[in-house]
Amino acid sequence: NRPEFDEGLLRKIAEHPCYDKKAQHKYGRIHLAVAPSCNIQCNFCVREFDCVNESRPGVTSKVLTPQEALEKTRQIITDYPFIKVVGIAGPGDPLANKETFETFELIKNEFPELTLCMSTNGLLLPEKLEDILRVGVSTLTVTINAIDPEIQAKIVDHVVYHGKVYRGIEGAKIQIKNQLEGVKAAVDAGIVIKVNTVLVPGINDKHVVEIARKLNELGVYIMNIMPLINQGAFADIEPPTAEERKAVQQACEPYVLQMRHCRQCRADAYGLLAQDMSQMSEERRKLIKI
Ligand code: CLF
Ligand code: SF4
Repeated sequence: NRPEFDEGLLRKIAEHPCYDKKAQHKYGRIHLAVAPSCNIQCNFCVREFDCVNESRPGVTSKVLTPQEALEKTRQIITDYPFIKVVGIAGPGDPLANKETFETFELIKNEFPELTLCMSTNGLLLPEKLEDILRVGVSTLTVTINAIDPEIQAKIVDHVVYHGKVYRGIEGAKIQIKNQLEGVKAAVDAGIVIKVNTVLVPGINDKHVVEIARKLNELGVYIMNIMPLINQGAFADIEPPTAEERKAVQQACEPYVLQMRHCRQCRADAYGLLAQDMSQMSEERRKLIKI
């Protein structure tokens, strides 16, 4: 049930290291860590680290101002022209930080040819969609870990929505409604959607295929099933084995294309997915420069 994309979007997909597995060795991305705040509390998240929904846990990225992010992009794009995607993926939720939009405006004005990408927990997606379109984001990731509020309530402790705290099922219902409505509206607006799902054994493992069926209905382009990294309130849950994750991916594949090459990047990663240059020495960066 995937929408048709025009030539421009097909090119962006073909040059996006996360959306096209063939692109991962050829094209890179830069993440700008401009979004420190978050409006929910996932049970697998330890807040002083990067957002686990799209990032490697246990690391803390240095938060940049929009101007610093622009300067970093200038420098890195000049050095590494194979970087085609600029993403904002934390360290918190990009939609909960106005700096996300200021940054994208700055990048779009100076580098109109780059693909703008973002990852969110989706709580604010319906109300921020207009801003997302205005700044020119064309690939968007929403983390959906359950579409059943009872299951979601086991994964997210609470959400803070329009200044009020909602716990358990009440919060889960608000988040799921906004995620699904937001994804539908974003697909209709022509954004290419990826959904990340964190696989939590004993909590959502049997339910993930139901999510995949829903994604098919909504016209989602690709799904990325990520293994739980057990920390925070979920520190005692065993992460899924590679085989368990593979089986779930296979069960979901008939409904929605599966991404299997995710590297669980840092919120300040850049370069090819397999070579996060933010962690490399200056000499090594020069050596592998393409
Ligand atoms: Fe970044 Fe995410 Fe855009 Fe990619 S990462 S905002 S879609 S440009 Fe990619 Fe990294 Fe996995 Fe994310 S490998 S964690 S899926
Ligand atoms: Fe943590 Fe990300 Fe969940 Fe926010 S959305 S609580 S930053 S994992």
